[in-house]
Amino acid sequence: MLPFKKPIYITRPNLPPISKVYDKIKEIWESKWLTNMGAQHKNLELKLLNFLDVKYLTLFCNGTLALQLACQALGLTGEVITTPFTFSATVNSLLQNKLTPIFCDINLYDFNIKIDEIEDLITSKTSAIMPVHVFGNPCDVEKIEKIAQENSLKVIYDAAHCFGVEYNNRGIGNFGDVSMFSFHATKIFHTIEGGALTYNDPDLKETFNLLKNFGIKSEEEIVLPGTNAKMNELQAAIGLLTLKLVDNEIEKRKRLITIYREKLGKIKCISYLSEKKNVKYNYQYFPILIDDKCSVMNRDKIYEKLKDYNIFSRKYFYPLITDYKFVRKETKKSFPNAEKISSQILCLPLYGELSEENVIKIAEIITFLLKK
Ligand code: T4K
Repeated sequence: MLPFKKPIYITRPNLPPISKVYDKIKEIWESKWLTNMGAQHKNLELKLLNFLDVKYLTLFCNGTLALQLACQALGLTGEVITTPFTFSATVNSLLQNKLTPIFCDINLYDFNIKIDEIEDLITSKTSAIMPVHVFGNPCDVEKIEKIAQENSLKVIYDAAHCFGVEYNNRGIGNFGDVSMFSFHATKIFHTIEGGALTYNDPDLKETFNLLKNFGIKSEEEIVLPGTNAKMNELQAAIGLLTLKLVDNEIEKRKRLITIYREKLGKIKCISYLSEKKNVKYNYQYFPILIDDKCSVMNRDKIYEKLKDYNIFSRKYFYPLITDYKFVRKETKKSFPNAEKISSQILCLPLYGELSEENVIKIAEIITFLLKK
């Protein structure tokens, strides 16, 4: 089989027509209002409240700073229970706040935090749980809420992968005290870089606005030591344009995943996340598991070999966060499920612009490699 002529990456940004971007830039130039919560910013906040079906929403310049400021706003202290199977931003947001991450293993069936083990990890120092809806697959939000209520803990969801995901017909951003969405260029909805927090407590609105804007309350009043985490007008304008493309992007990705599943479904070594019935998915990623026991070609070999065909898959999330030196392991605990998933996971190329023919070819190459 011949390699692809051009590289096939795990994703490509969902881009509006350049003519529409020019129009937006012209509008912004004419207004001479470039940042500090201008018209584009206000408009995007309103549009997203509606699209995500949430009560309150605040925009930020990226998801990581949003998460970091959420911890600050909720006044978290001591220990926070989280997952080792995530992007470093989850844990970095805790460490930046001088909080101690306490790691909890994950489920084999959805790669999310293992609820049954959370309670064993709660101590007098625990102030919150920070679960991640990994790959846009919702955690068991009801059980997490129950544990949090019984133990007076806050819940901040890392919903970076979850734009447009619904659980029981409700936007996923309605659960917990706060949820963070990432609007990075690699996400189905993006503002190039960007993010948002969603929440139900109206009092948080002012705190988030202060935290992201130096703590400025008025021209002569700074009320807390905030930072600069504002989304600028160009970012917001790109968001307004990209938002119009999201539904179509989700539909296309769903179709491509159906093809991947049809083509790879018969291979014994490969398994997938199964879909939950009460969830509307966004198909942000297409992760597969490659069982290293049924072929000489394990995940790492497939990942390397795919590069020879100009296919650039990604091992999200390998290594585990707990394997990085800078992450302090509070206990010598091991995470057997997370270790297993992390050693077998491979996220395959998935984006609306990817053609069905190319998905078929990628699946055929993987099939060929696994039969070696
Ligand atoms: N929590 C979780 C669970 C997250 O996954 C993330 C971010 C965050 C929090 C933090 O949210 P942000 O602060 O980012 O808003 C990428 C993204 O940069 C990152 O946002 C994302 N998660 C993570 C899972 O993936 P990298 O280092 O893998 O990205 P990179 O630059 O290797 O890009 C991947 C591929 O995408 C490239 O091979 C090609 C394509 N690409 C990328 C960019 C940036 C393009 O075609 N064009 C582009 O402009 O982290």
